[in-house]
Amino acid sequence: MMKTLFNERLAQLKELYTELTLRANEPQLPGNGIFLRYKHPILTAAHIPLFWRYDLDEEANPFLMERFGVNGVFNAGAIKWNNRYAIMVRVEGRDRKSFFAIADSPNGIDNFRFWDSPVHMPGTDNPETNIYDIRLTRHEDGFIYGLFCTEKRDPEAPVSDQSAAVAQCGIARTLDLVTWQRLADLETTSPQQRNVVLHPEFVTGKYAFYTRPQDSFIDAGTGGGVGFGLADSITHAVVEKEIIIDARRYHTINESKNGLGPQPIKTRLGWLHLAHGVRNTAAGLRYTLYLFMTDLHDLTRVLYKPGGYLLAPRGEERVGDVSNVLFCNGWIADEDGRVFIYYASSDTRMHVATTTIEQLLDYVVNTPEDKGTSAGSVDTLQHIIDKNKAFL
Ligand code: M1P
Repeated sequence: MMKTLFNERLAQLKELYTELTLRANEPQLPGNGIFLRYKHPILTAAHIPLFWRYDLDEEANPFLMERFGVNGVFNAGAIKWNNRYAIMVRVEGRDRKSFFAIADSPNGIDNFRFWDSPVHMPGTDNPETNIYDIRLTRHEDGFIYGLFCTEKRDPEAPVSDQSAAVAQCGIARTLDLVTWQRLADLETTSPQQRNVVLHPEFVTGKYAFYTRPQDSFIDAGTGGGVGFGLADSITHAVVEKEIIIDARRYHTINESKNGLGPQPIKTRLGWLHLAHGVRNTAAGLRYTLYLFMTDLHDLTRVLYKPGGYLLAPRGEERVGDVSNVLFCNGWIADEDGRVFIYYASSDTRMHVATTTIEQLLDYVVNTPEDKGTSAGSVDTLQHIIDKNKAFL
């Protein structure tokens, strides 16, 4: 083959791509006893296959230019699929539009590879501009559901405002993760919705939804926190009444807003929930992840809620398109009790943290609650110190 600029660049790109996608990941020891972080992100824009980004026809593309640029891959739903760990990631192009694509791995921590094509998500009669942040639920009705945010320009906004948007919850289902049937968007009484999650079991014969009512696109406003509601049908789901089960609270990690993350995990003690909490700072919003548990029978009853965050942005996770953000909408509870938490940092890249059901139960049951004041925090700490004196 004649040595051309095209061939030379292609060889370099292939080498780098192979190195990246075969790179082994390592846990960062000793961790905090609750979970382990890993050295490398598991998926980045650089993992997008070369045959998506480049026109590989030398005649048409002699400089081997990128023809389809990807800005970031983040906020992935997750599911165990054919004995592999699959994440359905939000791919954001340079044009700011997001879409879904699936990547999977044999061990859940490295060697993630994108499937050949992105997901072709059907639209509705009232098409959206953008879709993102899918939550995957294997429902007891036999389908896998994907609930995601659909976004369109606010039809009430004046021409001078080209950023006002309306967010709602899109619903689709599949049996193979490839072909999706789009159902009607969720209807609630709230002006907007984001971070909606489908509960995996029927509740009194109905479909159960975790919601996040919000007054406007960014501000939750009177939307008080993580909500819960029931719908008779899934093909045209209507939630008439939302009960707030995890409210926002002054001077906590979720005082500005919060939202449920992935589908809850059923355990012997209750349903484990991972959520994001948002607080405001002089440097902008800060998103961290927290855990709580609800009752096995009364899904609106919070049994345990440790104070503060479980995971917060650290090191390179702090920097990205929207800095100081951790977001999670996918985790996998394996048959052997291991849990893979797939979280995104700063709206840019994907990571994994590993733990077990037993560790999460210990954490959720035994971590002190937020007592709401500085004095309360000191009381909590002094109690630990006093107890430890016997062991020093
Ligand atoms: O930019 C941080 C996150 O902001 C939104 O989260 P929330 O719904 O809580 O406001 C979402 O757009 C999410 O995708 C994004 O990661």
